[in-house]
Amino acid sequence: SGKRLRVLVDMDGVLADFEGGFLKKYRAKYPEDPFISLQDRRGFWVSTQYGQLRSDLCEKAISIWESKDFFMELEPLPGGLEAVREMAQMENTDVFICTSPINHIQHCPYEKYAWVEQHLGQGFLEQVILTRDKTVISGDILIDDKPDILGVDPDPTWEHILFTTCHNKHLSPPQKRLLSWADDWRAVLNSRRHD
Ligand code: UMP
Repeated sequence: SGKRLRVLVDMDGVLADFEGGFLKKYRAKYPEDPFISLQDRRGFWVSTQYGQLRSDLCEKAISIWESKDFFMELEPLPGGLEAVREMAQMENTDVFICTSPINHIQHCPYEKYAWVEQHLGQGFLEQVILTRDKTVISGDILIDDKPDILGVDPDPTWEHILFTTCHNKHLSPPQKRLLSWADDWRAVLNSRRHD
């Protein structure tokens, strides 16, 4: 088929280490408070699990990712930048970074663009999509660590590939998985090229 493949790649938990960055800054800011090790993380929402641990910890958790430099200083996850660079060079392939900013708008949207510019170059800013609703974005594949990606479109065009991270590794999801960027993501792309 002559059609190009459009791949949407999530940022937090897929390209950028949101969970590791959160835990490091939370422990530094609140050294006397309990925390949840990455091994014990369950559920997509960090704030929900911290709120269950102790009710005041929900807003303390939120204060971490609402802070200046939180998103900018996230470490790249192993192999992610290399993978999207390779996708961008592949024939008949378009890659977009598709990410949901938090609603506290002071820092996050800017820092997401700045992170992409720093790690992938200014040219890659053309590939960034910020949206709170990924179901309205059309694509062939969405690589994302969130198990339930819902929005106004009940039948999105993309196939969701669940990217494995600490909070979703114990689930038995309906989706295909990528275990990491060392997993065979090229085969996942190729599986959508011909059908
Ligand atoms: N986020 C929260 N609360 C949490 C965990 C994450 O608001 O408990 C934020 C971080 C990201 C966004 O900005 O939600 C998730 O975006 P996607 O990974 O779905 O693109």
